[in-house]
Amino acid sequence: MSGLFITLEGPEGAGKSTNREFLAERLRAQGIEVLLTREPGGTPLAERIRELLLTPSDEPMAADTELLLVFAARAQHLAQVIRPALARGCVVLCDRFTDATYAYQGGGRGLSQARIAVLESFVQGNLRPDLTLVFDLPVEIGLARAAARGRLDRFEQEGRAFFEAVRQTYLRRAGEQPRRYRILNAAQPLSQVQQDLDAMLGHIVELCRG
Ligand code: T5A
Repeated sequence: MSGLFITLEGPEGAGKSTNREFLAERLRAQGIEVLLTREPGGTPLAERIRELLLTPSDEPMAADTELLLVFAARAQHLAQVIRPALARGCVVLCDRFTDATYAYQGGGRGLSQARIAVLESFVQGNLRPDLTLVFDLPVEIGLARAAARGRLDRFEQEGRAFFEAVRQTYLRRAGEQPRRYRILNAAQPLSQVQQDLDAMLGHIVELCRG
């Protein structure tokens, strides 16, 4: 594979979608071919699985069901979109990927990291993101931003302890592999977050150009 795989991660309302567009524009301005996508989702079938995952329902979803649905969507996304784009030499900018599984199903739901790692290898083989930007912010700020948008999805209805565990899992993983992760302070005003992203642009463009 000759492309570059960049993922954007962080708790609810961290600004990943907003900044994904910003980063894509910056890279395109440098003549770099960028594919924007997201998880769960990214293909019609995977988007249907996303609906199952995000829509609140009277029947509680078992944590293992949630985990398997997340990886089922990912297998489809990898096969249809991510692997072909990387093979074409694209930069893939993906809003959430397997770090979210470690954070939400691992940290939040309490599933074992080892079990997630088994599925990660099964579905992805050796494929891992080349760079992961973690948009970090206190839980209450992120939840307030999500709430301001209106109806809450199935995850957003979780309590504060769930999201605190999500946040701490991201930070722990970033601390364990500092070469792959960059942490941004997403509690700052958007203009400042984007200045911080601009400051990283040189490094990102260098990675893109190999
Ligand atoms: N999930 C996902 C799992 O459980 N396991 C997995 O493996 C995967 C892949 C996805 C859900 O699925 C779960 C995690 C999630 O709960 P989603 O709707 O995609 O659902 O959830 P999020 O990715 O959290 O999407 P959000 O839209 O909530 O957050 P974003 O994308 O981080 O934030 P964004 O850019 O939409 O911004 C939110 C609001 O804040 C404002 C924006 O204008 C917007 O209104 N904003 C700021 N305001 C002030 N200052 C800033 N710096 C701001 N940045 C953004």
